[in-house]
Amino acid sequence: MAESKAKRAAGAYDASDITVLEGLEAVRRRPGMYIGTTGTSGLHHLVWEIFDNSRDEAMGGFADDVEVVLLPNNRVRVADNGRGIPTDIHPKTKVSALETIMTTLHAGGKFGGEGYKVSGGLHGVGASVVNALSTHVRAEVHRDGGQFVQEYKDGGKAIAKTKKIGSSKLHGTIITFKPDPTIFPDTSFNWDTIVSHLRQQAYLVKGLRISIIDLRNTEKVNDEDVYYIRELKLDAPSVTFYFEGGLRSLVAFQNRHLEPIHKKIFYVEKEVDDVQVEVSLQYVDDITSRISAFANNIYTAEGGTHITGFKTALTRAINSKNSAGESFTGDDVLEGLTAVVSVKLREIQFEGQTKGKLGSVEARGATETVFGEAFNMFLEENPEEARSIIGKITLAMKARKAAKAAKDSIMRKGALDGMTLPGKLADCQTKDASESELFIVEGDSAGGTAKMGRDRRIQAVLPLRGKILNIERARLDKMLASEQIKNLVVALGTAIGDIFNLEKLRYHKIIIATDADVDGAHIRTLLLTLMYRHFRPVVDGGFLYIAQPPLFKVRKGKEVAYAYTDEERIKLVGKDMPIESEEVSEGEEGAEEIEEETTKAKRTPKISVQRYKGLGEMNSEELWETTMDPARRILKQVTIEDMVEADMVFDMLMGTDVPARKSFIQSHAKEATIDV
Ligand code: 0RA
Repeated sequence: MAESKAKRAAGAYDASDITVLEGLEAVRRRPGMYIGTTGTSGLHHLVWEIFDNSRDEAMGGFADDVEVVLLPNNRVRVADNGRGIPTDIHPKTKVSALETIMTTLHAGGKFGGEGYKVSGGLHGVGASVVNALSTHVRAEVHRDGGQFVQEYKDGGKAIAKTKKIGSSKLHGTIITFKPDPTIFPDTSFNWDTIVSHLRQQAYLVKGLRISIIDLRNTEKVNDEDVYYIRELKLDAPSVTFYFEGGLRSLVAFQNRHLEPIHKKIFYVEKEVDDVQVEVSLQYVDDITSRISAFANNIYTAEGGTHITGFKTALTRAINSKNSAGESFTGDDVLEGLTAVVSVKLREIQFEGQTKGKLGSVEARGATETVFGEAFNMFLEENPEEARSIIGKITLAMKARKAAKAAKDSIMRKGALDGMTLPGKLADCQTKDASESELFIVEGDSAGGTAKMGRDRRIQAVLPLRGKILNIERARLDKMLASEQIKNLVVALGTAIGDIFNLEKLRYHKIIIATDADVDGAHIRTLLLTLMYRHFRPVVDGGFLYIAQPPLFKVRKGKEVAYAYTDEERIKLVGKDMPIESEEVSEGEEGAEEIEEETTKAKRTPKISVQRYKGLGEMNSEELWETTMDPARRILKQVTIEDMVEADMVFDMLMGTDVPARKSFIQSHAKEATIDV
């Protein structure tokens, strides 16, 4: 198992060459090269880098308990019970191995021999990078009976030599760091981001306990007094993940609100040709397929060789059990499939637009062999499961044929052909898609306001009424029968299904503008699901956006300001200012202005705060100023960052588990967007 772990991805440079030469200054000069960005994603990369080292100790069988703590002042602390970073003095450099690891790029492999291999990552360049980008780092090591400490400041400068400060019966490493605010514009960590990333990691390393504690609002934390912070027994938010079943637990988790069509979850873990392959799957009673793939514990959003091998073996295995004459297609066997594929390789190659695709060719054959053999055996040994699976896929095949026939007939009747733009659509004047924008708004009233407020040269408006169809469970033929969806598809211009053509997209910005309430959140999610399932290239191409209308209008005398969050409102007027439910009437407003001008009194101007519940509450001018004007509005581009998470949200919202869906919508209704 230890050998099968891969070295880090080579990335833009060769890891072994540069080792001791490059200083941390290079990292500070070009942080993007090492962590991608200095935005939120890069900031969180620091946590992943430190965590990955501990996780790799766990994967080598040397640790099973990692604790990640968010401390006050944006500090983070990661503790593990691994072997501890070696602290002996290196004969050449005359400094401790610990110091070398913390202050030299790519020092990892040089010190641990076989044991210290780091998983491949786009930016997986280790603790020294975190050190370079922090104002303060403290490394504490327990090993060989001792407790050792070294601290660094200002981007990795050692404050003193590695010191033994006591004896210890424990073994492991504790790294505490504080990101440098001159590098990261925002150094505040996001609890949900950290929790969901580490949850995923816990699934990928079975038997590893990962706890996360949020002490950011705790006053007194003596984080140097204990090994694990949990020993302080502080009253603070925390979660612990531990999955004995690994990927099998992940499949069970993803299917928890769905209806499995066979009880036993398939699972295999085996190494061939230096590639370690782990696959788990279970079919459920619906039509979408949710396959997630990882390479060296990194989520590969765009799939790659491992997925190709998996699909080939799956189609072949199922067809070999298929007695029903006609063979199933690759798409048939994917319907209703929840699967997780995870491979680990020594040398790893990523490709694709966002480097989210595994390119290593050996992963294909290894996955095909390991999964194919095991899945054949599974079908052989579990005839009941095999029967259910084949039955379900036979249905999928029949449904595919029926849907095709229905679609062909719809096409012939010209449902999408002919391109009669829907009457509801207020189109823009320009025919140049690259400058055209489509606002999808909720209801005719908001639609009317948006039509009046827009720049009609480049902005089109399509009002959607009521709840659009629940597409998770609906087939293409049924969907096209819905007037709402038909309007949208015709407006987009791309058609749908087999004849989808991105080049025909009529607007390069498709902007979902729904209300900031529960219904709005629901409609937005329905639209996102539709786009996600049937217009993926539109999402991948970066053409889909979510409008961010303000939540409040604040008047201070004659001045008007808009607040897009509660925090902004409080910043503008303070916490205690009451929120008016009714709009101040035009008459009152006018009267007040005159009064102020004539008296010229120095008294504080009248302040009022109005809450916008929907776009319909704004007049056309307000809507233009705050939400539509390209110069002033805020748009959130929809990206597919975390498919596993996104899939969960969709399943939660669209699946059959109504109570879960309801409570999810209610608890998330206030969020500006649902991240997909
Ligand atoms: C180098 C060599 C060895 C372990 C480690 C580094 C190590 C690094 C980190 C970072 C966080 N936790 C860690 N745990 C271990 C192996 C030393 C040996 O052979 O005992």
